[in-house]
Amino acid sequence: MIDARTALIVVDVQNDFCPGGSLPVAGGDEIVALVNQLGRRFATVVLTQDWHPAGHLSFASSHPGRAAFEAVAMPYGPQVLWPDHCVQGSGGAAFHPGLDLAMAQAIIRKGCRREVDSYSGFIEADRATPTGLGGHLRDRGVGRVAVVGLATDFCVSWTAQDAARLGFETLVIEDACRAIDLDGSLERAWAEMTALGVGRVRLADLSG
Ligand code: VGL
Ligand code: ZN
Repeated sequence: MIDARTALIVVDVQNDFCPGGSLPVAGGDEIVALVNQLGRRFATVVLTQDWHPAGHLSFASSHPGRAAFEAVAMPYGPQVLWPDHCVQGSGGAAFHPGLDLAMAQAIIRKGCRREVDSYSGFIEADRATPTGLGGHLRDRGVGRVAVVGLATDFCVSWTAQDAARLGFETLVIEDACRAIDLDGSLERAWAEMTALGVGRVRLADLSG
């Protein structure tokens, strides 16, 4: 399964998504050692980094009277409001200190524009603005991607779905991910990923 044309995409393994962070994902830090081991098996490794300016419109604090985890309508569709997180240059936006950054050839930052969120590592929430990740992978001859990281039901799912839509054979390694699970979002995410042909695998299933 892991050959020279397969890339590992490590999604948002950042302090704010780990216990102690501002938008903690339960067990988020538990995947770090697994991701490091996995990274050594791939010729191409890309990290994504959620990277919001202060006052980002995905923050509840930018919408007076609204609370975190409510949804609001944005020009591009419904947007869940989050606690402030992954503010550019902050400690919360930094990668988990245990994550081995040396394995990655590229870091793709996303959600950098105040008005537009980006759960996906490939295309922003306006569904029109590519981050460049697709071209990066294509230029390197990648045909298959394995996606891991945080959170399964948001950034991992959107990244995996876009990878599949862009024509990459796509796997999500579920035990190297952790979920937020907001109102059934995890079950919905797996249904959407499965419908697009994304493979759901476990670390122990991977050969190569
Ligand atoms: C994420 C919510 C907001 C994620 C990022 O990485 O899954 N979730 N921003
Ligand atoms: Zn975010």
